[in-house]
Amino acid sequence: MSFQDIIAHFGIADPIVAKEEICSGNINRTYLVTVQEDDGAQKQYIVQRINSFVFKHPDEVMTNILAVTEHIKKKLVEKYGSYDRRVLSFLKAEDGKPYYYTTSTKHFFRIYEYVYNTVAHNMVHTPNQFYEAGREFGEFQGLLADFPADTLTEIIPDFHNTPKRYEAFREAIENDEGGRVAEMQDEIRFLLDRYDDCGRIVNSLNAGIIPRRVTHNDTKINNVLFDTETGKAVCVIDLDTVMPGSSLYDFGDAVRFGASTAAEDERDLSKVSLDLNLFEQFTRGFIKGTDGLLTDEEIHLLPYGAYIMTLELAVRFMTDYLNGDKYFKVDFEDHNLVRTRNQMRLLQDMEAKWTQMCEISERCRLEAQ
Ligand code: GN1
Ligand code: MG
Repeated sequence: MSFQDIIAHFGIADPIVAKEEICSGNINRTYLVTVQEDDGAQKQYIVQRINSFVFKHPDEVMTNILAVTEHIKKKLVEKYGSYDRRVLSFLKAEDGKPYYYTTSTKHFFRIYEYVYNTVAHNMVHTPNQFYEAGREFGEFQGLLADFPADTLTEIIPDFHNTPKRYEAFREAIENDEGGRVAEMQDEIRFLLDRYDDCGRIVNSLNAGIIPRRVTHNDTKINNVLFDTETGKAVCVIDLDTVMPGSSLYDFGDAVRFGASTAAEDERDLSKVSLDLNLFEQFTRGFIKGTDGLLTDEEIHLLPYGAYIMTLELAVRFMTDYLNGDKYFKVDFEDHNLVRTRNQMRLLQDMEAKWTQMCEISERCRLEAQ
């Protein structure tokens, strides 16, 4: 089925004049599509094919996303008078559903309005950019603070349950589907050695020490759009995993990705470290954006958030490598291994900088009071 046919199911009859794949995500296929309207003006849309190996029930994903974006729109109007460019708007297909399912190829497509005059970054370029990202992800949580969390479907159960991720890791070792276990002994040992620390967030949530909130759960820097002129963060994207969770997940995932001095899949490990200045910028922005929402205990645990999310991703990448690369998109044979080693290196650097990380989050907590 052609893209022209797909967009027609969403009521767009205008001819496509350009189509470009955006390759920064590891799960869905994303395309920027430009159409020419009757009056000659061009309009852009983002068309995505949802990965139904990862998302078993794309309809439930979309129900969550619609509920969350409607809530955010309402809150933004209350706060600023408008939600223009601050939240994603999805198109409905002819049957009223926010997706189109192709029975022939069994693919789910969705379309959202392109957010004009914005840019996404795959790496942090300036400290202020990362402050801005922190503020935006923080505000996202704030806007959802009174969203009825129990109405959301847990799209991927135990998504950030790190001990459960270890269970899957142990199973992968046991099954050795990719036939790679024998040569991965050092990496496996490194990760198994760090199991004891990994339940801190889940245990704190279960014990009620920190609150369960509606969180984004996938806060890479490229999931924020920045205004091309002002450089301000304007919109959070990639809402597939919005679910009940912990603020520490959003904080931690953003830090492990954005405060690293190298890309997540940089092979040269000498380039990988935690930039403490970026860590501080994000911490300050996040606390500012959440605007008094975070408890002292949550702020105290922020460094753990960064540490555990890095550990979790290392475990997930290694698990996928051992399983023979079934989950994450890979561009070359050892892509998941490169990602694993990269996260391990970052983890070691966090261990070395642990005291400073704790000092920074405490300083930011006091500043915000
Ligand atoms: C995936 O789709 P993308 O690239 O934003 C993954 C995240 C990982 C990330 C690692 C649903 O996110 O959990 O942190 O790759 N998303 C899902 O780059 O598993
Ligand atoms: Mg994603």
